[in-house]
Amino acid sequence: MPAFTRASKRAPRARSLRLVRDSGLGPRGSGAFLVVEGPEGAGKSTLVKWLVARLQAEGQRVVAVREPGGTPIAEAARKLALKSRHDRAYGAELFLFLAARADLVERVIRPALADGQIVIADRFGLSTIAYQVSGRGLPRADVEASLRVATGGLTPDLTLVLDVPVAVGRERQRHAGKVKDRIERENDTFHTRVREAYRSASGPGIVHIDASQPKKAVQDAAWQEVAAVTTRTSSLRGA
Ligand code: T5A
Repeated sequence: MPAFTRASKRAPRARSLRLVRDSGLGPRGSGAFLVVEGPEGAGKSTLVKWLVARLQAEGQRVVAVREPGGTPIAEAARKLALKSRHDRAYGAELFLFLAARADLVERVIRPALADGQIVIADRFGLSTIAYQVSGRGLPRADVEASLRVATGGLTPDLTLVLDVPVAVGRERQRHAGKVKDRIERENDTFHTRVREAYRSASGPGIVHIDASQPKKAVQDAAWQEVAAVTTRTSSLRGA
């Protein structure tokens, strides 16, 4: 029997095993998965750094990731999505972000959760809904279906959505000296659609925080939510 026939006979079985493992329906480990979301310059990275330090000070094991990025494949996709000067179809942009996410979920996030660690992500699936669906206008149901393929159905225990007006976020980025990437260069109409998508997000574990407040007030509001989730997951694993 030619080699390609043997391979093609085995392939469907391997694929279905993979779907079962990544379906998100089975046990995913005893860690907690926290996500910080929001429009440009809302203070996500600043809050993630603070949360990591605070959780570590409490003796927790924490892994922080930033999307897109975090694995060699995801960093390569990030470069293409945000830095490449070539025009691209919006669908191509979508799949660059999803390729990055799929690799990050499988190689970093799921193993850390399985090991009982707390994972904090700077952006996750809600970014794709806000930017690629509301910003770019791609069809929501299709994007949600491809998102499930990328994440295997993994959903955060808590998503903190930071809200700031577009002008405030831009001013913060300018003040921080950030060089604009291709999405940040989009006009205010685009970024207003993104902000509104975040503001209207709802569902299990989604909490909105007014991020135009001083950093300390944002941190206090975030900590109240994070402590509730991590206390619950710690007690579940008997820590
Ligand atoms: N994207 C991403 C998609 O289109 N689809 C997707 O699926 C995904 C995952 C990523 C880009 O990719 C797009 C969205 C983005 O355009 P990025 O370079 O990773 O881009 O940058 P951002 O995630 O946008 O992060 P930014 O650095 O622009 O903003 P942050 O992290 O929200 O803000 P931060 O923490 O860097 O703070 C900015 C400045 O504000 C100050 C900080 O000190 C800093 O100087 N600050 C505050 N100042 C006053 N009061 C507060 N409360 C403050 N909090 C922070």
